[in-house]
Amino acid sequence: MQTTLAMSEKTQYYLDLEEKHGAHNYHPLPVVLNRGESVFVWDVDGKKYYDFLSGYSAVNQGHCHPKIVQTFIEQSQKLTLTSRAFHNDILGEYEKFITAYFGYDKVLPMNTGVEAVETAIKLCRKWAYEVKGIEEGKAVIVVCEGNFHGRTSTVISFSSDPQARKNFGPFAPGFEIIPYNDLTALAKALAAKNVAGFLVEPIQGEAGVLVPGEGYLANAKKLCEEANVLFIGDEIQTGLCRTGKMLACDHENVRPDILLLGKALSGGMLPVSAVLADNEIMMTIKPGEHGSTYGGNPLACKVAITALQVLKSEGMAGNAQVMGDLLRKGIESIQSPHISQVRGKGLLNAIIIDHAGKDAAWELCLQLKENGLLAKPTHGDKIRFAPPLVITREQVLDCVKIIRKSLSVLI
Ligand code: IF1
Repeated sequence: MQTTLAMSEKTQYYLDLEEKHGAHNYHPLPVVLNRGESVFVWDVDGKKYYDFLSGYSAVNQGHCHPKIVQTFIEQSQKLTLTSRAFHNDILGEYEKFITAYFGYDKVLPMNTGVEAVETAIKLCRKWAYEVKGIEEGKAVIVVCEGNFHGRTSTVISFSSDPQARKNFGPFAPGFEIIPYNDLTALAKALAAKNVAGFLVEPIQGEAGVLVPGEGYLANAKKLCEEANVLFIGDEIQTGLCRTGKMLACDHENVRPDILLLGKALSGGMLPVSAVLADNEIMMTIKPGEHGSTYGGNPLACKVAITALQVLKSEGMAGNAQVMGDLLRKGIESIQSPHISQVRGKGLLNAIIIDHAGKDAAWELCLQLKENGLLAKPTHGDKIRFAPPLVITREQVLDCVKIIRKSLSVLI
């Protein structure tokens, strides 16, 4: 099973630049892109691909969505950053818009997803000491095995992935790891003293699109309520219509006490994240206790409003639901002996590769690339299939054909 692929001189030129001048903190597929539109991206040789990663769900609205681009252009020529030392005429409008959109009292605007997670940790602890009455410095936040919440030193402190932690210690205390999708383990953990919060992904993305059992989220939320523990929903990857509902928690009518958003909140234009909560939690943070230079900047806020508007106006949740079902059925109909499982919800999906070859998933991704579809393995044997939510029925069926054809590389 050898895929020896010719590489254009142009592609090699860009790969060499990154090899020489950039940190080697990623191992990307050998493709160099220079254009994106809707579900498509093009490489420097003009070859067109379906994007089945969507910037890890940051491009739910499709690449360079015209309405979001238009907002970006207009605001970028007016006012992009004031810092929070001064007010501006965009932030308040955005705060009113997004809190009404998701039904929370307040929002704390940040930039990257992990900053939203870090903000939630600070908010949860502050609430624990000043509202719940836990002894200062003793708060514990429960997290799940297989979690991915970002890559800062605090957040990797509670990762269960050795690769995320090796030689990055010492680690932050105050976290307990329990098995995912295990309500007995959660109930036991919540019975302990000093538990302030439960931080959870409604579907574990990086772990390979692990969908918990029916009722897990609803029962977890109920256990948190009974224990007076905050349910912190990390919807940075699963939110914003990706799983067929506006939020993955909506599948079980769960309302997180703290809701985390990021990625597609800007439609892939720039880093925008948000932490939403009601006053009892949000008002524990006082002026000067938290923030960031770009958090809530006018450009990000304007772009986020449009990014949220098009999710609804273009019915992206409904499309994700229907196209996700079509995609999973299509892949299952291939009946490949090398696909042991197809799983996901909406357009957040993954296949599990069953093949003796060590790099079978990688080889398949190389072949998919040759055939015009870009996807990347996660944790070795899983390949995430997550196209933009604007994908059409014809495009899904075309992609199933490409997947079927590419599987032949796994003889
Ligand atoms: C990379 C993974 C996905 C996230 C959830 C918080 C964050 C993420 C549920 C932090 C970010 C990104 C990070 C990116 C690849 C991608 C990823 F493979 F790393 F795990 F999507 F599954 N919560 N996920 O998924 O958001 O700070 O990155 O904005 O680091 O390679 P961020």
